[in-house]
This record gives sequence, C-alpha cells and structure tokens, in this order.
Amino acid sequence: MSHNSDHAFRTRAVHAGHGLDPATGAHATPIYATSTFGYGSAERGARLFAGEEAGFFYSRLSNPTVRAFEEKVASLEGLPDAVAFASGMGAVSALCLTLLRPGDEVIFVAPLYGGTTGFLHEVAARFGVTVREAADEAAVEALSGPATRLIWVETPTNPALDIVDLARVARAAQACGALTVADNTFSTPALTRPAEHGIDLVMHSATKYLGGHGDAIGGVVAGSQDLLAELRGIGLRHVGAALGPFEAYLFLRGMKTLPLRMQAHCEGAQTLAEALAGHPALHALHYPGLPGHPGHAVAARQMSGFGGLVSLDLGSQGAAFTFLNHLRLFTQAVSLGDVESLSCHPGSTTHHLLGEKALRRQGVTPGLVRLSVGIEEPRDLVRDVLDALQHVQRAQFQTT
Ligand code: 3LM
Repeated sequence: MSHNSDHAFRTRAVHAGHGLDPATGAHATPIYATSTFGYGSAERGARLFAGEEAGFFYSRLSNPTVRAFEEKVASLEGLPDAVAFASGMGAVSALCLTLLRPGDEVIFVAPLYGGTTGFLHEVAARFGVTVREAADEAAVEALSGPATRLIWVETPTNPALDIVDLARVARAAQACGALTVADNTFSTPALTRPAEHGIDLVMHSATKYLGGHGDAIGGVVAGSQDLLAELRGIGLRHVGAALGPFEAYLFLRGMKTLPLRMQAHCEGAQTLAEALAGHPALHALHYPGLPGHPGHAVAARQMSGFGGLVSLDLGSQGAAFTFLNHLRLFTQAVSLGDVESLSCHPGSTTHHLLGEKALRRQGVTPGLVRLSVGIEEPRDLVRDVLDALQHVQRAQFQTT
C-alpha cells in the first residue's frame, strides 16, 4: 500500500490503506460487493482455509474494501493491525467474547457508553465474568489484582467528558498482568493515540468521527498481531458481526478528512465552551479544554486537541428538555461526531438503561445535555445555544 509509517498523520489519513486497485488501476478504493471469492482449485481452497496462503475467500472473514479500512485505522492508531466490525457494539462484544473466560474480572472506569456498560453487566456477567466499576484511576489501582483480565476505559468519557489518564491505567494493568482497552471514539487518533501511552487495544465506534458524516454504522479494534489474530479467529469468525464493504468505503472516504474535521470540531467546541463559561442558566459545564475542568492538565498532556463534545448541566430534566426543544442548529438525535451538530439528553436516551442510581453515581445527572459540536461556523452555534438558554431562563422566571 502506498504509505509508510514515517509519513505525518495527515498524509497517512489520506494514503494509508489506499493503493491503485490491482485488477483495474481504479484510484478510488472499489467497493468489493461480493460475499465469496473463487479460489480456482481445490488445493488452493484448502491452503486458504488452513491459513497456508494469504487471500480473500469469504467476506465475513476478509474483504479487500474492509481490509483497506482496517489498514488505515491501524496506521492512524500506530498499531500493527486492525479488525473491523459491523458496529461499535459488534467490536465490544467480539473483544469480550474473545478475551474473557469464566472467573476473569473486568474493571471499567465509569461512565462508559451505556451499551458497553450494558454488555459487561448483562452479557459478560452471565458467563461467569466479574464486572467492577471504578470511579477513577486510583480505584482501578485499588481494585486490580491477579484475576483482572481486562481494564476498559473511554477518554473523554461518554457523556460526562471526564478525562482518564491512559498511562496510569496502563501501568496498573501491567502491574497485575491485565490487558487494557481504550475506546477512542471520542478522541479519535487525530487527538489521542492510546498505544503511545501503553494501551494494548484501541477500539472505535466508527459510526462517529471516523466516518464523520452520519451515514454508516461500524466498529473497529486495533492492536498487536497476536491479539488481533485471536480476535479475528474468534470474535470475527465465530461471533460474525463483520463490516460490509459499502460501509468500509464510506469510512475510508470519511477518514481522509479526519484531521481537518477534528480541527474544526475542536475549534467549535472550545469557542462554544468559552462562550458559555459562567452562564447563569448552567449548573455545570463540562469541556476538557476549559482550564477549570478537573482533567484539563491530563488532557493537555495526552490529547492534541480537546475534542468536539461539550456537556451542560441545566439542573433538572425539565430545563434540559426546554433547552433541547429550542435548539435549531443542533439536531436532537443520539450519536455524535457528524459534520452536523447533534444534541441529546443522555439520561433518557444513550444511557437510560443504566437505571437512576448508576446514572447519578456516574455523573449522568437529570439535567445533563450532550452537545456534539459539528463543523459549522462556531459563531452560529454559540448564538443557537445562547438563544435556547434564554428560553430556559424565561421558563424558570415564569414559574418563580
Ligand atoms: C451515543 N454511542 O449516542 P455503535 N463506544 C462509544 C459510543 O459512543 C458508542 C458505541 C461504542 C452512541 C450511539 S445510542 C443508541 C447511539 C464511546 C455509541 C457503540 O454500535 O456503532 O453505535 O457504537 O452515545
């Protein structure tokens, strides 16, 4: 493929996984819409299935368009290999079903995306895995021990936007022989490359910033050759949530502009957060790029930008709903990382299955709103949010 690892990130975003199509010379990566590949002779078929010869033979296991996407992700994360899945949750479940055995323990730093927490508590726990929730890095150090197999983190976290110190978590894992997984969906490799901080496996909901245009669902895991051979052999082959070639094409196309989009997302989010700091309608404002954010120093060390999400606490679910209902540029929808701005109330949508106690414990308060800042002109977004906040203040004035 036409890149090498000495190239800068922006060059790799364009070139990694990209080469002229060997059959036709096509410059854009073709969508190989085929379930199966003829292998020509029975002997070659046997060699392919035995792993004695490399090649494509069935698209659940590998496909040239999907492979190009995997190569681009591996290159951007600075890891040897990647495996794609049909969704972020496909990646989460494949990882857990591949790596965990009865008796193992998983520690996660809360909050995580609600679906990931749900999988750990409702599926992994059914198979004799103990799931432990840690509030921070110190709790990870205290909870980890010989039975710990996996330590799972997101940074910034969904939706509280806490920052997790990746190097500290990696050290805790090394001390007890556990593996670490960082869900890098919110940062993307344009801002944080967890492997540089000692993390073993990096996963994404590619649905979000990697694709960037809100038109495809997918997931991906990057890591060492050995771990990914196991993940391909069990998590992909036997669990079977394979990414389709159409989606892989959209992700390849989207990722070429990932560094440019992330710059615009960060600029918009920083501008918005600064404009909102100290606003009287806000009970809390969470953005790691603000100097007062508790994770600001760690974020400044491990991220090259503070990301495109801003969370606001309006004090109550009623105020949060009033605010959301008056936004015009921020579409009310779950998901994030699209070029268009999106808004949601995590407590009743993305995280509602956690239940009230866990929601409060994990900082997902009733008044919390999550804004995914798109790449629109920041000034327009600020005006939109300030207008909606005025409606909240008016509604509060009328009821007092
Ligand atoms: C959401 N999140 O709106 P998929 N990891 C992270 C995520 O944010 C997500 C996944 C994994 C949202 C989706 S909620 C109904 C919509 C950090 C998804 C799972 O399987 O590709 O959706 O990824 O927060």
